[in-house]
Amino acid sequence: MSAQISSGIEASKDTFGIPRPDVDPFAIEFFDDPYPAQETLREAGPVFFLEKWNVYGAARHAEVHAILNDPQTFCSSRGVGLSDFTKEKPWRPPSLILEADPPAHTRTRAVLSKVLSPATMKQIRDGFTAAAEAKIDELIERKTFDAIADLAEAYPLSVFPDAVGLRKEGREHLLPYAGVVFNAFGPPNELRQTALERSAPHQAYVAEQCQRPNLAAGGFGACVHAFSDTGEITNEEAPLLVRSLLSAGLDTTVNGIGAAIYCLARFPEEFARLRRDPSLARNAFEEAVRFESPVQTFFRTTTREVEISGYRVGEGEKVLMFLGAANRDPRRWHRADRYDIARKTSGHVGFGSGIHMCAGQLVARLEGEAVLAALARRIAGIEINGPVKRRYNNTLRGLESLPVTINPV
Ligand code: OVV
Repeated sequence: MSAQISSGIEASKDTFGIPRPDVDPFAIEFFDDPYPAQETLREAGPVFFLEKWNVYGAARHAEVHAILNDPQTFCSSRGVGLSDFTKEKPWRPPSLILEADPPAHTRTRAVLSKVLSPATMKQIRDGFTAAAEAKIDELIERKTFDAIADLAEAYPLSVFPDAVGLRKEGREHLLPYAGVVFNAFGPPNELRQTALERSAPHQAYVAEQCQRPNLAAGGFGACVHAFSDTGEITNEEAPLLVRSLLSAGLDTTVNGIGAAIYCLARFPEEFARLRRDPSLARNAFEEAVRFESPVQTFFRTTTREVEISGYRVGEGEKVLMFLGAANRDPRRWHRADRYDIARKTSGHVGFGSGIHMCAGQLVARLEGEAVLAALARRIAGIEINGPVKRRYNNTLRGLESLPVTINPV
């Protein structure tokens, strides 16, 4: 099924008749159990209006995919959160890649694509794999641990900051900083306001670490700065592009790996399949990204009046894309609510789609594959042995705590 996006408005239904589901996708009750509300949103219509935040929304796969792939009409340069940068001052200087449109976006995207390229993955792969195996060996000794703090956070923290080339001191700011970034995409609710109030020390740390002298030779950060020598980016742009790595490169993989472990703990049959065939590790991670959608939502802003599947949307309107709902849309997925490590996951929008699709997806998949392959080869299963606690964020979906016991082979 394909979504209709067109400039012709003659035949379109008026915004007056648009569905107005009473859902707040940034409320704690939604985070605790998003699935019934996401179904309500998908069934409300191809596009709808959320009165609480005065935004349009799309929760079906066809419309989310269509919006992501029409960046001329649905722009990013006015912000990919609720706030419209033409009306409100952004909380930090806009990202040169995430919050940019072509042609400005094209140049910065090309640089980060080269920094995070298949050639770079070849260089880091063995180190990332060895670190995952060492982490799992350490946890097998402990037997009982928190799969979030001790694995989903500890593993990325053991490889990513070093890969960027960060000094050891101050790394405790990285996850709190990312938490602020992803909360700030949301509306001015308590989560966003509290995060921003406490953000100053985290912002100061990140700004300082983005400077060229603070980034070790050979790392992703130094590699970004090297592109200022070729003229592809300016000396002023380089630190802001490094900031994108620090904003988007850690908390996302923490929640992706956390999602995969949570899936494998809840679906032991799938863990057994993974054990029988560890080459499924990469797809098992990808399916966890579809199933849990660690990045739940992003906004776009309309650059013109547009018709979306029969509904007229004016210029300058925010449109909220429900990546998580699209990733479980029964119109697109067979048994959408099943975690199936052998599923054909292509077309999921957990990494987005189109020109802004995750620039770090190869790093994310490398980390996910390394952890799941190590688990598959060294343990028999994962059991949840205590209360599962959710972590609340306006954009990121994941857990605060997942107490587990692992059964050795
Ligand atoms: C995809 C993403 C999330 C958060 C921040 C950024 C990107 C950035 O470019 O700063």
